[in-house]
Amino acid sequence: MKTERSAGLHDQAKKLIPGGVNSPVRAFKSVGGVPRYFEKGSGAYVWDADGNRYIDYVLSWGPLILGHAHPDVLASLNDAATRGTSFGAPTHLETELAQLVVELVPSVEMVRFVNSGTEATMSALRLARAFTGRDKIVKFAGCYHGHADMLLVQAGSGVATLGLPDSPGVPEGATADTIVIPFNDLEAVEQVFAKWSDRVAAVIVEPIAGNMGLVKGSPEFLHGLQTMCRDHGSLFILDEVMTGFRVAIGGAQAFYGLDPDLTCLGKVIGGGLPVGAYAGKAEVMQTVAPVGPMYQAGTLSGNPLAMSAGLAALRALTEGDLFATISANTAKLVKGVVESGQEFNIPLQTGNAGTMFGVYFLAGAGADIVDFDTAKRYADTERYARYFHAMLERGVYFAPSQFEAGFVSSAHTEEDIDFSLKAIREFMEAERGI
Ligand code: KE4
Repeated sequence: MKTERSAGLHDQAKKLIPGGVNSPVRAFKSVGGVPRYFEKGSGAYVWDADGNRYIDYVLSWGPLILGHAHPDVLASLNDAATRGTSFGAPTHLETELAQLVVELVPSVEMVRFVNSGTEATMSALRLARAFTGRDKIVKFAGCYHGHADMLLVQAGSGVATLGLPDSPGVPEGATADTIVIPFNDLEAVEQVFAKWSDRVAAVIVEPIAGNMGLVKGSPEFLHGLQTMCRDHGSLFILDEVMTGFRVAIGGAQAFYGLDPDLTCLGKVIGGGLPVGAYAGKAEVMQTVAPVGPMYQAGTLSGNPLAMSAGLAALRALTEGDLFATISANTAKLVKGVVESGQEFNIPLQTGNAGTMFGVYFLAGAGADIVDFDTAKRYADTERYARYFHAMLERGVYFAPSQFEAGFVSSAHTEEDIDFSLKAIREFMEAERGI
């Protein structure tokens, strides 16, 4: 496969942009090889600078649930752009998208738009601290909520101990109130509340983790979390930046029947443009300036381009049985992966929920990945890297890291799924016995 132009573009980019990329995962560090520089996307496909076409299962890390350059999204963008790209003043478009989010996401009564998932979670946690008057926040190892200082934190020495910075440049003070515990571990949550009870402002969780590979929160864990937050006057925050409108139209909270105080959204609601949102119960959201005292702002928050693209995407997504079709294709893909793994005795753990999925190659049979520790212990990242490149060579683009999730769009046809499964089966056959 020719990659000269991507390689040349990467050499050029590295001189001007750290690692040649504007987000680390794009540099292919964990899988090796030449990062692909894309030049065009249409439907389920992307083309790189060397003219290679790929079936895209990254979809810009989730946003493009209708595929690339969907006509409805383009039409709405063109229409909005001709009337100006940003006003720094309210428009009816923000109200329309907020109304749609309130209608679709069960727990949400009010919405504030921002420009990224990071901003959404950072603001939601500030809001929880403002609303409760408490400082401690609880997150789970392996869950990623963006790169705000207080969230770049690794677990403390013991369960329920305070977190330690997980990146240079993050001062100890920034993570001193962040507690990191194992995902899917309700006992650890009980220990946190036993120790910090009325000092916990909020617990934030990815209901289905998509940033350690795909690991589902168990219903007992998630409902137990919600109950303990209620019992201790802490806010229950679902980070649905990835799962929102992907696991179900109403997000993971609809899938599990949860009722969080706040929900963080992003990706799909921007239709491919930069959007994030934090949303939830009106009683809590009223704390946000200018109504309440908690400050948060943004020059381009709610801009007409992003609002138009998000509206077009969500309206198209909720038409007919489109969502069910994407989910069925996702399940078909995962079923085929499982069957190939069984046929050639390749140990795997897979997961799918709605229109997102995950595939772990396991270092041995019998492993069960339920949290970040087991993911790091059991995942065979070398085989995943071979898989990634074998697929790339065959024109199928999966996430360039074992610890990410995959996504399907309404543009992926059954033929695309079958083509992908044929490539996957060829890889599994070649890996037999390695
Ligand atoms: P952004 O700031 O990247 O828009 O969103 C941060 C974020 C928050 N919460 C969840 C659950 C997320 O998955 C993300 C971002 N997801 C990654 C994918 N692992 C974005 C890809 C990247 O960082 O380049």
